Amino acid sequence: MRNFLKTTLFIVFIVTFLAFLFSLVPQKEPFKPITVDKRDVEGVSVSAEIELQSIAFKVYPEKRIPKTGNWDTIVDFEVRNQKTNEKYFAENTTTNNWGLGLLNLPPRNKIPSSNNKVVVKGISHLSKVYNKIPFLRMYESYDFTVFGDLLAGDTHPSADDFINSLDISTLINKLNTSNYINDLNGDSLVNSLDLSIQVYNISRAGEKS
Ligand SMILES: [Ca+2]
Ligand SMILES: [Ca+2]
Repeated sequence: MRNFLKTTLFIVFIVTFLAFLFSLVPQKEPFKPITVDKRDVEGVSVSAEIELQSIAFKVYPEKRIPKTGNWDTIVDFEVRNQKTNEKYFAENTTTNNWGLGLLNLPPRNKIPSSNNKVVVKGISHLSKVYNKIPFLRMYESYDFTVFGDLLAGDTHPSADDFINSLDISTLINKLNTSNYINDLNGDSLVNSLDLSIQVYNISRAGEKS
């Protein structure tokens, strides 16, 4: 009985001693998976600017004969800052019978996506200004015909965006010819019909003036 007690006390002593030794061993940090704070990722802004590459547009010169499919002309097309009037782009181009023009823009052009206005002036026509035109895609397309036709009559070589007696005398000098600029209605002949369109618009100025 005494031996049993001794043995039991010895075992208890050994277990306690071993437990004490274990407690002295430095414990390892529990394993932690590596996590990425979402805020770190979201804090990085990835920006890719879309560069405008082309603009397709449609404008109708007024009072053409025949009335449809006869809307070709030559236009100065400009993109400017809506407020400062800074010019970002300007090109002269020909529109087709359906009034369509296509402009290919130079690489690395500085046309911003907003705060733009477009100015269109026909070779025989007063200018029109289209405000707040956004450029958000690589290939933009605008139908400006909904804002009305280009008014005809600015035919003097000064192209001063104003219709006056100089324009009238220019057209009269081209009567009975097929001069493209003075053939306002596009029927291939400069005559009294063209003169009447011009007289109707006398003293009018373009919108950019
Ligand atoms: Ca003029
Ligand atoms: Ca004509």
